[in-house]
Amino acid sequence: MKNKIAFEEHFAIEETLEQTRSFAGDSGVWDDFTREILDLGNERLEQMDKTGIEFAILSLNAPGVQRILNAGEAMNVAKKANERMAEAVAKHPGRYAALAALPMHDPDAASKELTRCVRELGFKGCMVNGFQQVDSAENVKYYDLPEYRSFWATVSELDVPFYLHPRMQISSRAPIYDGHPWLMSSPWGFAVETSIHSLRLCGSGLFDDYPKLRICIGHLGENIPFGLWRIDARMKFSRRAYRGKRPLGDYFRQHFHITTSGNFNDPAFRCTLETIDNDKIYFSADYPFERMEDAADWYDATKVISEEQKRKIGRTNAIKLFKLALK
Ligand code: GRE
Ligand code: ZN
Repeated sequence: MKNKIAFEEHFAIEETLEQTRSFAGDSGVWDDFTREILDLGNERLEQMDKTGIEFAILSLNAPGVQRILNAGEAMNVAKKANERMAEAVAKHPGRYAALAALPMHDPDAASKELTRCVRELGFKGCMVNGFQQVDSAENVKYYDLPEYRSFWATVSELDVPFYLHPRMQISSRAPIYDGHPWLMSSPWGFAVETSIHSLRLCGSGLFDDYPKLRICIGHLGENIPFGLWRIDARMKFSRRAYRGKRPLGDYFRQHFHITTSGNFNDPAFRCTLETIDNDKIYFSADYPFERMEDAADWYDATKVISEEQKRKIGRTNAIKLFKLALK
């Protein structure tokens, strides 16, 4: 399919590059990976051309500012990343838009930076890489906490999507992974971390307070579509401090938007398609952690959806979600 839009497409700045080394694949490819993730110019655009991706909404690599303990330093790094994206968008307005990087230490500072990015720089929303570490490595903040309600008020008022991206759990909170670092990472632990954070948002009453919020998650839903029926089935028996007014599945289906990033697989795609309104499903690649070719070859060939659905999921749904000036 030509003219696809993708929006879990990462870049790094010098300050965040090293965070990604252990995920870059076998050591021999680090140099190639470094070049790819730093580049917002010709090489990336050529790969997009080759794979039928017309438009990419950029975001900073994970964990990015979420693992910077100091609020001031995190804000500086976020601003630098946001300026870098703004420059790339100014240079290639027909190819790129941007999702803001946000320091989440202080909800008011996060609101202010998001507002600046959306109102002054024309950003389409934000991407936050899971929990924020604040001041000390052990002090982690999830965004269902009451102190973040003022931030969500801003997201709601700006009416932009919030993309919740994976990061790895910190080892002191994850003894269950002892001796199996592979398990804690992108093969499985990323989805555990991001699915739990997503479910916390659903179970916190957040969406009763802010019914306009739109949350994006990747990887065909971080395994939630597969488990969603059982969550609601079990919670009929015991709600155990669940704070939503409605069943969790209602919030998930209403507020969550799901991309194909890094999960190029028909059975999982079918499950997501059967669980979520197809207007809330979107193509994405997850470059450079994944190859654009792998994403596009699978998507272009899959027989799981009709050609008409392919157009929507590959393009027009994203135009609506982000109010893009594309046809
Ligand atoms: C990502 O950002 O999506 C990512 C990583 C590391 C490994 C795999 C992956 O940051 O998809
Ligand atoms: Zn990603």
